[in-house]
Formats: sequence, C-alpha cells, structure tokens
Amino acid sequence: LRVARELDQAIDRDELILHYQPKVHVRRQEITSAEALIRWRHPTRGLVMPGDFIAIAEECQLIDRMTLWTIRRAIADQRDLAARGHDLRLFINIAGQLLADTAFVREACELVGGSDAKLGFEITETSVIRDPASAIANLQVFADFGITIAIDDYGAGLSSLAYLKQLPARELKIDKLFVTQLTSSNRDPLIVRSTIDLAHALEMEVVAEGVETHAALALLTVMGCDMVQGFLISRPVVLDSLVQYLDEGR
Ligand code: G
Ligand code: G
Ligand code: NA
Ligand code: MN
Repeated sequence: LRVARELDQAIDRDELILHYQPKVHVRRQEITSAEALIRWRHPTRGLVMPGDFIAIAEECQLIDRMTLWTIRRAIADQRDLAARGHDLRLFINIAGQLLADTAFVREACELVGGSDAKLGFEITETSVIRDPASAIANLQVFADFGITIAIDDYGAGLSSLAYLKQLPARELKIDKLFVTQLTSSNRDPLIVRSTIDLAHALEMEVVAEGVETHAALALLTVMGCDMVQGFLISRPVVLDSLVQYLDEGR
C-alpha cells in the first residue's frame, strides 16, 4: 500500500503535527487541559485529517510508532506550555488495539515516567470491550504513572456499565452526537442529564464535546457538567495559537 509506506516515512520526516483543542472547566472558568489531534502535512496533498489515515495506521501496524511519536511530541509541548505559564494537562487519543500491546504499554510508560509532564489518555469504551482484562489492567498501569484516563465518545459505541465501573477513568466525555443538537432535541437533554448523574455517581468528571452554542453551554452548566469542549470555545489549533489564546485569557 503506497499510503502506508508514505505514512511510515512521514513519522521520521516530521510531516506529522499536533493540533490542540482546549477543554474549559465550567465552575473554575479556566482552561485546565487540551486534546491533541494529529494531522499529516502531506508534501503534495496538503493537510490530511486523521479520519483519512488513522485506520490505515491501525491496519498496517504503524499506529504504535505513530502514537509513541505523539506522546513524545505532547511531552515536549506540555513542558513548553508549563514554562510559558500554562500548565495544562495534554490528552492523547489511544487506539483500542494498543491497550493489548505489551511493548507499546512498556514504551509509553518509559516515556511518560521519564518526564514530569501532565498527560492524559482518551480511550473509547468499544476498545475496552475487545479484550477487557488486559485493557483494564493496562489502563491501571497508565493511571499509576500519573496519566489521567478519559472515556471518549461515551454513548456512541458499545457501552457496558459492567466495564465502566471497573475502569480507572477520571473523566467521561459525552459524545458530540448528544451535544450538538442539545437545545433543539427532546431526548438529548434527558440522555445528557442522566449521563452526567451516572458519571458523578461513579466519581468521574464529565466533559461535553461538540459544544457549539451559548445555549448548549448554559444548559450544560445548569445540568452540572464539569467541562466543555467544542467550536464555541476553540477549534483544534497549533501550539502557538493555543498559547496566544491562553495569553489573551479569553
Ligand atoms: O481531528 P478530528 O478533528 O478530525 O479527529 C477525528 C478523529 O481522529 C477523532 O475520532 C480522534 O479521536 C482521532 N484522532 C485524532 N488524533 C489521533 C491520534 O493521535 N491517535 C488516534 N488513535 N486517533 C486520533
Ligand atoms: O472522536 P473524537 O472525540 O476524538 O473526535 C474529535 C473530533 O470532533 C475532531 O474531528 C474535532 O474536530 C471534532 N470537533 C471538535 N469540536 C467540535 C464541535 O464543537 N462540533 C463538531 N461538530 N465537531 C467538533
Ligand atoms: Na478524542
Ligand atoms: Mn470524542
């Protein structure tokens, strides 16, 4: 596969780049973390989005090397941010298959353990269901290394409350599917409210993703949602733009 070979080279040729999308803590009125979203600056095709290459990376066994690159980059960016007065926790998306990859888990822990960077991993529930025993054990290993675990895309995949209660996760991200039409739908507010209550009962903080309007933000605030992320606050942006945004204190 030509794309796979190009992608393999892209990792070494510095063609990958991370954009960061902030998460706002509602009660504290401050940005406490940001999510890293990978992009590929392709020499001829321009900026390629992850939807067009993550699946290929997973199929061609490049996802481990790519994610280790992402962790290294995020560690450097987190230290840089902290030095510039913005000590945010940076979250990285971790593909499900990596939760059962012993070599990946060891190398990721070596990288994170060798730094004092504040990091988090975002994983989907669907990825836990493939091999629950090793996923839960490895997530605990990450948590013991100080990595905050967030459940991503909650409600959009295969959910199991039996696994949810066993995961060492501190954050639950409600999928944007339930958030983008929050104030124009009858059912979405009921689903979001009960998910917030469930997460709080399990002692997790709730992040609503896909917050696009002031009306949605207002309703989420009333419902006790802890954090919000979405185009209303910021699109994913390069590190320097994130710093500029944080410096402006918006
Ligand atoms: O960035 P966008 O806004 O297009 O993200 C699309 C999807 O790609 C999201 O589901 C996101 O979780 C995923 N994604 C973005 N960056 C990474 C990454 O570094 N690793 C993995 N596994 N998925 C990522
Ligand atoms: O699967 P994951 O949650 O990691 O996906 C993140 C994706 O959601 C990225 O493609 C990002 O660009 C997109 N996204 C982030 N904020 C919003 C938003 O407010 N509205 C919509 N429609 N998409 C968003
Ligand atoms: Na994510
Ligand atoms: Mn998500």
